[in-house]
Amino acid sequence: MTGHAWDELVTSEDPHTLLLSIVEGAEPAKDFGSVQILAPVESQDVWAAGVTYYRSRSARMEESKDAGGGSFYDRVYSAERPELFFKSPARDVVGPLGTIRIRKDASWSVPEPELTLLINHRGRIIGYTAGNDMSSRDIEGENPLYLPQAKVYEGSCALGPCVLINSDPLPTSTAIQIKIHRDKHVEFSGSTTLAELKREPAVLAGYLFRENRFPSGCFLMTGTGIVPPDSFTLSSGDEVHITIDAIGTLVNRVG
Ligand code: DO4
Ligand code: MG
Repeated sequence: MTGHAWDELVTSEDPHTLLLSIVEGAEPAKDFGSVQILAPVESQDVWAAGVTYYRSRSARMEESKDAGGGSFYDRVYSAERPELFFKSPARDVVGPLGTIRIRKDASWSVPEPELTLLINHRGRIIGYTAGNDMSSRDIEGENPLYLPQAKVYEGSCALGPCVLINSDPLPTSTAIQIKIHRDKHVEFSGSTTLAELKREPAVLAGYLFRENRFPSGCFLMTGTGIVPPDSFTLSSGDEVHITIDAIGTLVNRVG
């Protein structure tokens, strides 16, 4: 968006028309080969919803049962109020082909592929992207109060490869897929669809905006419906591919 700020797009009354006016008459790009695509963020912090899929509820109950945390996940899954947590300041969001990280003091780390909402300053969903809510499951499982440490650290949040500007809800048939490549083979793959998402994206956005202000808008990850088996942990050098229909594939390497 040469000459235009990303914040301007997010806070504009009609982002779709603004984008059309920017590309109209512009020289089409001939080669993206040498261009680094940045994360689709300027001032937008990233928040996340949790335990919005049955698979996430079950995995969390299992990982935290020894610590007595199991019932919290069951209760939040069926409660009216969703779990929402702060995920990443704008400055730490990793973009396409950027390097994500696992914590050095964690022994069990997983990616979480999540449909991510772009919400404008008025609380209206204006677009969608793919997100990775990297998580340290051993830290989270030891005590639910360790959640911020399991979730918020440098290199724990990736977004991209683009934002689909669209205010309409995505079809429930929309597929979310993940492939984790290791040493030239696929170590784990999984998929789900938005039909498994228990809460409406607009309801999640509504809770986030109840008592918060986001003058430049924000992102909200909508939770994971794909959890690798307990024997799986990410390794340095793994490549995480997250694909969401109509958005594309976010690829990141684990540093
Ligand atoms: O409550 C822990 C985090 C849940 C989460 O990140 C998810 O379900 O995606
Ligand atoms: Mg998550």
